[in-house]
Amino acid sequence: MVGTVEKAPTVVHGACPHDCPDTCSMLVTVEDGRATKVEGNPEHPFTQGTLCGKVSDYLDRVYSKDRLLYPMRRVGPKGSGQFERISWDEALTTIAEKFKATAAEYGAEAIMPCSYLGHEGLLNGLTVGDAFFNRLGATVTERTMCISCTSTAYLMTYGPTHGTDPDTFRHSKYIVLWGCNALSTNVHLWPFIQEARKNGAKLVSIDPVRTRTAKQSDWHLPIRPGTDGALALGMMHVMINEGLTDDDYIENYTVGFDELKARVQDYPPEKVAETTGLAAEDIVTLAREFATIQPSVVRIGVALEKQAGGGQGVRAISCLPALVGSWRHLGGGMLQAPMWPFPIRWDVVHRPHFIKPGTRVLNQWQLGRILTHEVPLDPPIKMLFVYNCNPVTQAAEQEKILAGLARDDLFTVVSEQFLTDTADYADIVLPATTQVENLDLMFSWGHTYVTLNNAAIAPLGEAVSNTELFRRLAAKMKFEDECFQLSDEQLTMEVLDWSAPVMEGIDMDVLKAQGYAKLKIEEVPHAEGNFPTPSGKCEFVSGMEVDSNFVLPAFRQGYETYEPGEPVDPLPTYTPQKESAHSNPELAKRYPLSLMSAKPHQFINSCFANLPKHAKLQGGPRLIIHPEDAQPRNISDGQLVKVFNERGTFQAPAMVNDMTRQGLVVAPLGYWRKLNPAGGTINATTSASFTDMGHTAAVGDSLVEVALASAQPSFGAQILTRLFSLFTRDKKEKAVGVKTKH
Ligand SMILES: Nc1nc2c(c(=O)[nH]1)N[C@H]1C(S)=C(S)[C@@H](COP(=O)(O)OP(=O)(O)OC[C@H]3O[C@@H](n4cnc5c(=O)[nH]c(N)nc54)[C@H](O)[C@@H]3O)O[C@H]1N2
Ligand SMILES: Nc1nc2c(c(=O)[nH]1)N[C@H]1C(S)=C(S)[C@@H](COP(=O)(O)OP(=O)(O)OC[C@H]3O[C@@H](n4cnc5c(=O)[nH]c(N)nc54)[C@H](O)[C@@H]3O)O[C@H]1N2
Ligand code: SF4
Ligand SMILES: [Mo]
Repeated sequence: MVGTVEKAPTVVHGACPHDCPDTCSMLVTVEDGRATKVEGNPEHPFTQGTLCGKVSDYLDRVYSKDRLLYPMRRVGPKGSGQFERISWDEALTTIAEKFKATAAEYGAEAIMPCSYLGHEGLLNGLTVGDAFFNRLGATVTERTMCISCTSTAYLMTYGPTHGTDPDTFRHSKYIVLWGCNALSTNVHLWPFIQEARKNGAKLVSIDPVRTRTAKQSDWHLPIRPGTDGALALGMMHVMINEGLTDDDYIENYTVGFDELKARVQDYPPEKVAETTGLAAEDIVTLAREFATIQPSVVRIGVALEKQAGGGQGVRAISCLPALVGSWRHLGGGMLQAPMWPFPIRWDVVHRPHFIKPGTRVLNQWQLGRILTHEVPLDPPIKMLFVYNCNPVTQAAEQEKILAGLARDDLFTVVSEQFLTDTADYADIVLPATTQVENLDLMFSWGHTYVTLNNAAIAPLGEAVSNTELFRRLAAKMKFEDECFQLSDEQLTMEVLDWSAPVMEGIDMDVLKAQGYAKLKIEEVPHAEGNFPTPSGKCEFVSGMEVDSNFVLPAFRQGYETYEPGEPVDPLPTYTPQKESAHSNPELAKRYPLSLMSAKPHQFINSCFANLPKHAKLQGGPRLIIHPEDAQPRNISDGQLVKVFNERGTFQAPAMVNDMTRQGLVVAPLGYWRKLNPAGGTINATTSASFTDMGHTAAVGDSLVEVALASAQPSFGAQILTRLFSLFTRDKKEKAVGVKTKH
């Protein structure tokens, strides 16, 4: 802590808990037991003293009048949001009795935990309930909605390496943001990119949409979604056939070059141009520049994976830096998510030894199908326990999820900070703390610093941290195992391997003194290969055994064995979208437009969407549609449209704009269903299918049709919508950006 011995106000080291790669180091000012200010920690080398626009108002979230502060029991119909306050003891007793009765009648597998990344901490985050539910014998829930596919593909090529340290991007000369809207989703990387550009680097953005990031890049390539694998293979065709490769690097530090060389012959630039919708000359230029302007680096976003062929796309992109030897240079190579060196003790966070062999594993991306019995289950799910997530807005097939949650024979518990669309369906709601009220230790998937979050204030009302929630539940269930007795302070010592070489020089005293510490990793890790793969080299032909059902241990809940799926080609290839005119012409006749969700600039997924300031800055729900698609449908800017397919419908005002490609409609994610007066949200229409590897959500692979909604807002309201969207667009552009210190 900083200044704890001084008189009030005190300043406490914190860390942003949200699901964002930047994991900002925060300073929280406390006066008389109340947090009065949050700001970025100016000492932190990566986040450099700024918080993004979402979290700079974090105290609006903490002290919101809508915070859930007491346990509650449902008193109205499911979904009505009518609750009455009860005591913690009553809540815990009711839940424990229900656990026992469900297990006795149907078996414990009729209980399903459902959690995701509302909190990213090592204590309170993704895995906080695993020990408890594994001990209970509940269904094991696989959580792979995000980054599991990208990670599998990246690890197949390079193994679990941090790759290019984002701190070194300032040394790059050619930066490719590939499916990454960094100005919204990874904003603290931007100053490093800008510094590189000041020193002459070129910034390229490969994105179907002219996003704020694409607009500010030197070159924007508006690729057709889901075709990135073809583009990377086409680039390799040029690099290899024009002799632009680093043959010494290939010879010494890679395996499978001959096979890759043969494979890329199927991807000449002219053919790739047809697939990707880009010009052949541009594909050639991109390949030549990436190969010859060194150090070159690729930063991939997460959205690339959310396609039927997303994994193979990332595999192909991953091969580029090894082929041209970018890894030799400071600031060259590739950045996926530098989380791999964090020495997280998976045996501690999951407690897999509790899992009885043969326990059922279900993937929560298909929650709608699971709850509506579309997936035949024995036993069916009778009890759902939701924490750290909001599946009604965030998971696909929304209408099935709603139907499932409305089942009378389903008992639902939701631990939350707010009464979300999901919490409205709970039988019991439990109040959760915010980050300023609990201790946590943070890893990051966007930089290589460990960050400590101290509790700055006491919990509001009767809110409890997730760790405390599971301690209380374990006590109620009389689970006497030692892991359920550990305090938060003890957990901080357990969840990481503090003796790992990367932790050299880092201990709790260091973290308490400065709030963060950088892992001991190499700045140029792969100048001479040294990849943590089976061969120790970059694997163009992967030696990792992967099939379509394989999931990395980080994304399991500790399970060991699984039913193998389809084999995954160990050599990168291009797999087209499943929902496209090419793969399914019949479907495409009915639903000719491809739908993409964009991460909202002012929310983190669905967090903040209910707070007035954030909602106002973000602007209301909208559907961005290209003029060539709007015109034949008689749609003009500001009119209400319905977006639909066989899965469902949502409505939003149209924004007719050529920032998207023809054939592609885009809707920002995160809006709450109950706060969208027009009805539904994007996930009413998205597909619950999986990607080619890692069981990730193939949300980007969804076709829809768009038509004018039957009821239209008044002409005045349409004009207002138009003005408002123009106003917010301009305002947001100005709000962009983080100061550079260097
Ligand atoms: N402000 C804000 N920041 C966030 C989040 C948020 O909700 N709001 N969410 C956080 C989370 S959970 C995540 S996973 C990350 C995601 O971070 P990103 O991956 O950067 O975010 P997305 O908006 O999903 O996608 C990035 C860009 O990829 C493009 N794209 C979509 N499909 C394709 C494709 O097939 N090919 C190519 N080349 N581009 C494509 C989209 O147009 C978009 O501009 O952001 C994190 N940060
Ligand atoms: N259509 C479409 N759907 C998508 C995506 C997409 O691109 N398109 N992206 C996917 C991706 S990448 C992701 S990561 C997921 C995100 O899916 P989620 O993780 O479900 O999304 P969040 O909105 O972050 O929801 C987390 C909830 O956790 C709550 N919460 C926060 N902190 C705590 C806490 O300490 N305790 C408890 N009990 N609750 C807490 C928040 O209030 C919030 O309501 O969405 C996926 N869904
Ligand atoms: S959401 Fe991301 S950028 Fe914003 S404060 Fe949190 S970690 Fe930093
Ligand atoms: Mo995500």
